[in-house]
Amino acid sequence: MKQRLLFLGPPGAGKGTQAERLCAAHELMHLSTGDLLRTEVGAKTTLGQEAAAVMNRGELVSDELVLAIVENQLKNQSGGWLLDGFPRTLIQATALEPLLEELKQPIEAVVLLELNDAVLIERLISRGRSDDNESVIRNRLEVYREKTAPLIDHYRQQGLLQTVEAHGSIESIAISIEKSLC
Ligand code: B4P
Repeated sequence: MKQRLLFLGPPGAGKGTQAERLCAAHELMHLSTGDLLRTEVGAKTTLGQEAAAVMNRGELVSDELVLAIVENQLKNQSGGWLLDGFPRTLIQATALEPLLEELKQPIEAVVLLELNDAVLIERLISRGRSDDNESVIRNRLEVYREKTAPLIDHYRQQGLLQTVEAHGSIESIAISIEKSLC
């Protein structure tokens, strides 16, 4: 199976859920920028306090801050990895490329998890995290369309994109993802 992966998709598509399973099954490092940011928020670091306000509005944390976190994690990794929720902007994607070149670790596949808005909103509302109320979710979906969705074409043009329908049981989606990576 491919070993250097990226998960793309709207908030609530199940990137985190599927990434956790896949990484445990194949011993990949799970690098979730959302989780790393929430750890900083929980620890009330300066960075966390800055990020908390932005995340609770459903906006994106600054590219500089997220890039610094990712660079630090990737430099200390020699095995396979899965980037979950990163990159989320073309600036992040463009900055990632020279870093991976320097590390001689190119991306092998990008999995796009696709799901319609009604199901996304329902899933997130029932999760109930602090950034999961309806008006914030709608803003996150808009931010996704404006800033993250352009990455779909970016990776399609590089021949890396695999699209997986993220509707159905967690197990059936996991099987579709595995198939797309063989
Ligand atoms: P993330 O932590 O990345 O979270 P997400 O996109 O909201 O959710 P995900 O798609 O991982 O869904 P999950 O598996 O949890 O981002 C949060 C915030 O962090 C962003 O808004 C932003 O502010 C900041 N951030 C993160 N990365 C950034 C970056 N690179 N740049 C700038 N800012 C950044 O699933 C959602 C729910 O659905 C769960 O409750 C799950 O149990 C459920 N679920 C999953 N699969 C299901 C299924 N098949 N059926 C039913 N329920 C399912």
